[in-house]
Amino acid sequence: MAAEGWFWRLGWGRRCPGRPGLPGPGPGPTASVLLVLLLLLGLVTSDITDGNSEHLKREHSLIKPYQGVGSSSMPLWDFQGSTMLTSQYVRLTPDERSKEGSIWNHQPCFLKDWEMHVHFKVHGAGKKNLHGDGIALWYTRDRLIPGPVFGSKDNFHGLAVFLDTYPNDETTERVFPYISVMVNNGSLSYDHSKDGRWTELAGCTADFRNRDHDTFLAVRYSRGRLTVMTDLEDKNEWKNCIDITGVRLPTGYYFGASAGTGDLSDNHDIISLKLFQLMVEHTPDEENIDWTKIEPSVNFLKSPKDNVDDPTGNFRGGPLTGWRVFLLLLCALLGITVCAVVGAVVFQKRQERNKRFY
Ligand SMILES: *[C@@H]1O[C@H](CO)[C@@H](O)[C@H](O)[C@H]1NC(C)=O
Ligand SMILES: [Ca+2]
Repeated sequence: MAAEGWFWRLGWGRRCPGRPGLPGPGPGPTASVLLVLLLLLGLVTSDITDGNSEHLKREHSLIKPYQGVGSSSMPLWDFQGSTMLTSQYVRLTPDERSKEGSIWNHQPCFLKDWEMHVHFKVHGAGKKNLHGDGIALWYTRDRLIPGPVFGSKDNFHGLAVFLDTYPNDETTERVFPYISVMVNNGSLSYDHSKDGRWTELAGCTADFRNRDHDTFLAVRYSRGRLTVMTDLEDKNEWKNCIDITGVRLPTGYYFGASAGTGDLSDNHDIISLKLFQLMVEHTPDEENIDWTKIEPSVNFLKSPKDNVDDPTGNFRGGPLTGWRVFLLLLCALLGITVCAVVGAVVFQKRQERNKRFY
C-alpha cells in the first residue's frame, strides 16, 4: 500500500514516480516562462486530480502472488469458463477459438467513489484484424453468468468497459482496438455485430494489442463522473480516453472481467486489478439516500444514438481538458491579433485614401 499510495497522490498525470521536480538549469528566463506556463496548465488541469488521496482495497483487488494458485480456492475472486491461473497472470481465454472466461470479485463493493487500475495483456498469433474479440470490465449486479457479451451475460445491470479488438461492423470508420463504455439497467442489449455502437456512451481508439511492454487501463467513478484512461506507450503516463458526467451507479455491485473468442482468438490476460477508494466528501442529502437502490442510468443531453462517426475515435469529447483550453485561448489570442492587424491596415489605407481626396 505504501508505495502504491504515494505515487497515486501525484495524481492522474503520472502512473509511476517519475523524476521529481523540474528538470534542467536554474530559473533562467526561459525556465521562468516555462514555470508560468506549467502553473497555468496546472490551474486548468487541476480538476483531474481533485486532490484526493487513494487507498488500495485488498478485498476488491487481484494482486500477485495470487492466492490459491493451482487450486480452486481463490478466496477473493471466483473464476469461470476457460479462465486459467498461473503465477504470472490470469488468462481469461487462450488464443483458441470459441472460448469464454471470467473472474468475479467475491464481495460486493460498497464504495461510493472508486478507481480501478487494470494491468492487462492482449496478445496472440493473429495478424491485423484476424484476432478477437476482446475483454470486458464489469461493475454489475450479477456475476459469474456466461453469455454473448465478451463471455458474460447480456442485458446486465451496471457498468461495462469494452476493450474491443475486432471490428465486427465492417462499415465502421473507426480504428480498432476500440475502448467504449456502456451503462445498462437491464433493458439494453449489446449488439455484437455493430460493436455495441447503439448503446455506447463514449469511446476511443487504443492500440493495446501485442505490445512488448506492460499495458494499463484505469476506470474512475466519482460523483457521477466516469473517466477511463490508458497507459499503453510505456511512458508511465495516463492518457485520457473517456470522460463523461451524469452517470449514476449504485453501490453493492460486483467487479469482474471477462473475455471471449469466436472464429478469431487472442490470449486475454489480466495481470492485476487494483481497486482504490477515493476520499470524496458528499453532501448530507447524498449521504442520506440508499445508494444500493440507485438505478444505473446516464443523464445525457444527446442520445447515444446521435453518435457521429469520427475516424479518430474522439467523438463526444469530455469536458475541456487543460490542453484544449490552452489551445483555445491561444487560438482566441491569435484571432484577436490578426483582427487588430487587419483593422489597423484597413484604417491606415483609408486614411491614405482620404488624404489623397482632400
Ligand atoms: C431503463 O432504461 C431505459 C432506457 O435506457 C428507460 O427507458 C427505462 O425507463 C429504464 N428503466 C428503469 C426501471 O429505470
Ligand atoms: Ca467487436
